[in-house]
Amino acid sequence: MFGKDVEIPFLDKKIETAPREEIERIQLAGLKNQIKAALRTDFYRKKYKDLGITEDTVSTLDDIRKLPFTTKNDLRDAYPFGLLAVPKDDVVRLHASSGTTGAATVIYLTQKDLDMAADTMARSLRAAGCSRQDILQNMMTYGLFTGGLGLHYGAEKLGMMVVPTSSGNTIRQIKFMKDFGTTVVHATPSYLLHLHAAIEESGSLRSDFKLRKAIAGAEPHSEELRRKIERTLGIEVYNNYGMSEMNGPGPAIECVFRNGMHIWEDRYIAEIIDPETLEPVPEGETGELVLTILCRDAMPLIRYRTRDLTRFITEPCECGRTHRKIARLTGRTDDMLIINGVNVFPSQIEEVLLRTKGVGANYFIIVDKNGVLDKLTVQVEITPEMFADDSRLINALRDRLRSEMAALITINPVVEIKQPGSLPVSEGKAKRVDDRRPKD
Ligand code: DLL
Repeated sequence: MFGKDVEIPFLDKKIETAPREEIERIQLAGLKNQIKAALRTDFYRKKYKDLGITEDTVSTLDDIRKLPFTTKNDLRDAYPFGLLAVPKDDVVRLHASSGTTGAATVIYLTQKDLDMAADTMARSLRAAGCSRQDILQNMMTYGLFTGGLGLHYGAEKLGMMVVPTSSGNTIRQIKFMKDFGTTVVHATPSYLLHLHAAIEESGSLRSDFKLRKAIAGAEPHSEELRRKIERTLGIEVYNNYGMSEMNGPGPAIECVFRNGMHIWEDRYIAEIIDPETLEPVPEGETGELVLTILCRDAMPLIRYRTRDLTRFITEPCECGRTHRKIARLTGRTDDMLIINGVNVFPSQIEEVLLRTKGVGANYFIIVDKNGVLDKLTVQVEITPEMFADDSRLINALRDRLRSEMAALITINPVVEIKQPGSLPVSEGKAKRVDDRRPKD
């Protein structure tokens, strides 16, 4: 498609194709800066002081290994302001990871940070071949989740016309796509499948649409699923990786060759480690991605364990970018589930069950498909006393569990009440989750 004579889209060709030495020079300076910022936060000051870490601890990039990792639990412990490196007055926005409440993982941004995040996202969209001629319909949720606003500002920065429909209301999504001539959509891969089914059902023709691309991310998907979406919708689908802790979407995306995602290494340091030994894996082998953000003043995160499994693609990319690529993600090193794009920890479900009277000893979580979308079912054993009670009370318990879980995890589960002792009891480590979703 992109032969030698066809122009490859860049936002800032100089930095995107900079020699490795230059990228590494920027990274080292950025890392030192981030250590300085970290020492302004309560959380890192304490941690680094105990270890005697200062900016002088790193004189080469390899010295990053002298710094401790940061984890999601650290973010929770530092809630709400323990990781803030600037005065509160300088913060203009916060985002939080979907699916976590209470001690949520929150990130803070100054205006400069937001500008940087938008610039990174604009670079990503341009790398995926988007331009100011495009009309982008953003079908991801606006709010604390970064898929809405995070992508929105990048698309505007690139000069795209943005239709901020947010998630849901598929009939209206389809109408707007037709009426405005949407050329690019941003959605989770599962929503793209749903969208296709709804388009078929509406009797619309492909010629009713001007759609040419989808930016897809926020949840795992296979190469087969990508091809299926491309085939059915007749478009190109670009894998887009990010997480709220790293400013949301933007850190890594596929270029027009769609073969691995470039990580913007002037703004992030990426390492891939063995999650057991915590040592780097040989280049090209799969391990856990660890990211350090270099482009944020308000909230440094150094050596953040993403829990996502991937590998570096060692072959250079035909596009000429020197920023390394990571392969499609293959899983996580923790038990986080991603259900229709929303992050859910089984412990959140357990939290609701444990605090509810009448709930028994055992529960089981099933994730499967309802059509193309994900479905979460929570099977709950109740106590013998509750079981002997009036069915109205049992129904009320079911409704209460459903609404409390929905409030906590932001998606609606199906709650199935089970007789005491009816759920399988596993020997050894309890297996409480059955993810039945096909892997492609
Ligand atoms: O999902 C940010 C985002 C929004 C990325 C829109 C891309 C597009 P969180 O809710 O914090 O943030 O969830 C982050 O989602 O650690 C991965 O496990 C997973 N994830 C994100 N993108 C991909 C992807 C956003 N392209 C978590 N492939 C991450 C596989 C992904 N998993």
